[in-house]
Amino acid sequence: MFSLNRNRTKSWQKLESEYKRFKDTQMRDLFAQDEKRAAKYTLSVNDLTLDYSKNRFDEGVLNALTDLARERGVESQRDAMFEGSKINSTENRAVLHIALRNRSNTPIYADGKNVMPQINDVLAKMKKFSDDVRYGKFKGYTGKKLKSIVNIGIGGSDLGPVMVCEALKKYWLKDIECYFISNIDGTACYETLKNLDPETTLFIVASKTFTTIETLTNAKTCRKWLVDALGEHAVDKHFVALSTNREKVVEFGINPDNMFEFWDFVGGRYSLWSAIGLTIAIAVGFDNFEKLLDGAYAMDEHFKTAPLEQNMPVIMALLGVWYNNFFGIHRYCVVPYDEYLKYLPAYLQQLDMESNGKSVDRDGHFVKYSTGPAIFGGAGTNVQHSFFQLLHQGTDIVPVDFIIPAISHNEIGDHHQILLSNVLAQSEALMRGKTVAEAEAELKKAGKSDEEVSSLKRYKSFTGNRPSNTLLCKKIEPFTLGQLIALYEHKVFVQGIIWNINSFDQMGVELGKQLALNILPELQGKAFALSHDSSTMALIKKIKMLRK
Ligand code: G6Q
Repeated sequence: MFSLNRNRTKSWQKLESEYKRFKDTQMRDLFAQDEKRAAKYTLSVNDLTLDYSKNRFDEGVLNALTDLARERGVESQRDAMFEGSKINSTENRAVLHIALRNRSNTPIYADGKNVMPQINDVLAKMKKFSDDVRYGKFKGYTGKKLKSIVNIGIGGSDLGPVMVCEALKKYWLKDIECYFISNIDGTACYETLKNLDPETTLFIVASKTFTTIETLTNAKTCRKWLVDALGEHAVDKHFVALSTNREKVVEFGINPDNMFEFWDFVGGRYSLWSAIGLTIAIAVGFDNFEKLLDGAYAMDEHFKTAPLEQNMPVIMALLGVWYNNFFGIHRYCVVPYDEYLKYLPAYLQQLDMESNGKSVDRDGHFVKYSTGPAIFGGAGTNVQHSFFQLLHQGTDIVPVDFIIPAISHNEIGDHHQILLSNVLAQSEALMRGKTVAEAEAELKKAGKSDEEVSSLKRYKSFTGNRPSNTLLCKKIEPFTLGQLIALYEHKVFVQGIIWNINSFDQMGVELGKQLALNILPELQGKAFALSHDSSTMALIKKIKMLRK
């Protein structure tokens, strides 16, 4: 395989010279020179529109970036994923979250076996169960309707479901509430359980491996809470499992009939489309869950078929590479202007950082270029009143994705117009900035003294030329949300290919887990080790003293 380390590709070299040519170009000049810039650099897939015109590029840069994508084999790797090849090389697995939403139902093969029949079986089981819970056919042990759905899971078994459930809250059935327990901190269980009635609570234990200590500990606590109230026989009516590991589910004490299966070819952070989406299906109904799948499928089809120059995930990925590897910008911000999307940044943080936060390439070499950026974000307008100061005037440049629905699910007074005016103002301000001369003129116009003008003009100036994408849709509906999530999945995938890393393992989370297993018995006083560094030793000692 070609390595960027050993021999920078032709288009990589071309981009290095494009960077030298282009780096000082001002976006405000590009807009002034070409009144069609926005129209030229706007793409739509169904009801999702990407305006990427407020980025620091021109046609020459874009051509070199798409050349890079071709040279790196983005198209063939994409096809390999859709064909079920084992592109997760370190774990020797296919990567088939795309099969979970393959609405055409055309066969997709993993290890020579068509995976669609098993996917369809689980979808049918999810449909039946979610309907039965929603309409009170599947009742609690004492015959009452289940009203509180508690998803117990962590990482990929939590972030997707919680994000989608929140995003689609407007679609929840009136008498059903969803809760999410992920953190091992006992507070998570305590604060959730304290208001729940065991007779009307359903626990959904979501764990691909069914060995995750946080999830199993939380599930054990919840199981005890239920059994203390209703007895052991109640478990079958109040516990279901979502997993790939039947044996462990049974060992834990959940009836295998209450298990919804998925498979190794579904990565944790890509699993909300699988049985892991059961909480979503119960909350919003299976028809809406299917619309979510339809949306993702539509984006898959676009990704598969659109030329790279008009391919939404590819364009977003390439602009990310441009900033990361040529401008040396290693951070990225996502700001949805919709209260219901408030968990999207946390979800994308895992999707992107766990996938592309790698430093060994697919050939086993340490990379000599930077890979995935640090992602952060939050819901607009709240974050405008916190970290946006740095986005506008900090010394570091942070590209931003603004996500906007034109219509809110809750059109109250002029709230949404105000929200919309804010988001548009932010991207305009980041792009345009305000020169010192403009700040000076403004201060003078406001009647400030010469002294004030001269002391304030630089503080009031903005360098501008700060990039952003705007993703616009009509409303956050299941189909649109499906498209949006799949868009980011494929963006991350394309970047992984360009950086020649495996986006589908997560070995970086292992070391901490391993060490925690050693430290636990020491904290419990069951073991004593001298093998830690002096800081860890001292902290263990101090914690033990404080807990006495
Ligand atoms: C995601 C990761 C990780 C995983 C959690 C939970 O891609 O693999 O976040 O989802 O560690 O794992 P289990 O689902 O196996 O409990």
